[in-house]
Amino acid sequence: MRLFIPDFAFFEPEALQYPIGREIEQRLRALNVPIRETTSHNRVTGIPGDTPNEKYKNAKNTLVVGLRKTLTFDTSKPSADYAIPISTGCMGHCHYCYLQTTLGAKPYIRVYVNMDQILDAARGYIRERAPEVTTFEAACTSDPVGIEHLTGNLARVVEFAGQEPLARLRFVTKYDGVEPFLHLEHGGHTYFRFSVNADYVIRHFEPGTAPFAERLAAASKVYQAGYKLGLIVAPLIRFEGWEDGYAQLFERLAQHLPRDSDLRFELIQHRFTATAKRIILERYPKTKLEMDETKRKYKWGRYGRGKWVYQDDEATTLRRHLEGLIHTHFPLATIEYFT
Ligand code: 0TT
Ligand code: SF4
Repeated sequence: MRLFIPDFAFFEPEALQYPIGREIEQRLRALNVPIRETTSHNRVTGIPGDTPNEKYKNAKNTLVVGLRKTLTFDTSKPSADYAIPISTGCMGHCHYCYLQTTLGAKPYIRVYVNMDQILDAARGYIRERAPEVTTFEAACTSDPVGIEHLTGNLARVVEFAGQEPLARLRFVTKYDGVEPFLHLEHGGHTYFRFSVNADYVIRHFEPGTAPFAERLAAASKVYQAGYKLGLIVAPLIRFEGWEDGYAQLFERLAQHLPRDSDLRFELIQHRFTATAKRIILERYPKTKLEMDETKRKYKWGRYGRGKWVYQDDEATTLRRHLEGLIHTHFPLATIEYFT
C-alpha cells in the first residue's frame, strides 16, 4: 500500500480554528509537507508550474484545507439520493475522469473541516424524506478513501450513517487504504464499492491509482469487516480483445471473492463530452483512449450538454457480456444499473 502524501498544502486561516483542521495540520507537518495560507479554498493561487500541464500535475498533488460553504447537496442519480460533500478532487490521473471537466480550473484536492455542519445538513435531508431511507454518495467529486489517512472525514460519515436508522452511505474507490474503516461501527449502513476494470484499462488509463490486486485485497478486507460490498465496472471500454479482457477480470474476481457473496454491481459504459475530449488530449496527448465521434451515439443530457456513448448495438453486446460474466461467477449478485 502506498498512501498519498501531497507536495504542498494550503489552509484557509479559519480552518485552524476547527479540531479537524488542526489534526490535519499536525499530520501534514509530521510528513514534512510545506504549508501555506490561502484566503479561500475556491481561489488558490501560487501552485507552481511553467506550463498549464505542469500546473495541473502540481495541483493534483496539492491539498487545500478549508470550510465547506455550500451546504445544499447535489442530487446523485443513479447511485444515490444526494452527494455528500466531504472532499473535492483526486490525486489520480485516470485519463477518462469526469473531474477534469467538472472541476474546471480547480483540480486541486479540497477537504473540509466543518464536518459538524455538513452532517447537520445531512440530517436535514434525512428528516425531509423520512420515513423513506436517504442514500448519500461520498464519491461524486473525489475519491474519499484515497485521502482518508490525512483527514479521517469519511470514517466520521460512516459512523454517522451507522447511527442514523434512515441513512445509507455509499462511496467508490480505486485505492486500498482501508485500515481506518475496518473497526468502525458502520451498522451495516455503508455500501463500500471498488472500481475495477480489465487489466488493459487499468494499465493504459488509470495512472496514479492502486493496482488491481491491491484493490481486490482491500475489498476482501472490508467484506470481512461486514460492509456491504459493491463493484463498479467503469468505464466499460470496447478495446481490442475486450471480451477476453473482461472475462479475465471476472476470473480474477472469482478467485478472491466468495461465489455466494451478495455483491452488487454497477456498470457504466465509457462516455465523453466535446469539452472532455479536448482537455484529455491536451493533458494526456499520448492516450490510447478512443474518442471517435463517428463510432459513437450522441446522448442528450441536462441543460443541452450531451455526451458520446457507444451505439445501441455495441452498448447492448457490452451489457450482455458483462451480465453473463456476473451471473456465471456470482450467481447471487445483483446488478443495480447499466448506464
Ligand atoms: O462520466 C461518469 C458518469 O458516471 C457520470 O454520468 C455519472 C456516473 N456515475 C458516477 C454513476 O453512474 N455512478 C456513480 O456511482 C458515480 C461514481 C457517482 C455519480 C456522480 C453519480 O452517481 N451521479 C452523478 O451525478 N455524479 C456526478 O456528480 C456527476 C456530476 O459531475 C456530479 C454532480 O451531480
Ligand atoms: Fe478520477 Fe476516480 Fe481516477 Fe481519481 S481515481 S482520477 S476520481 S476516476
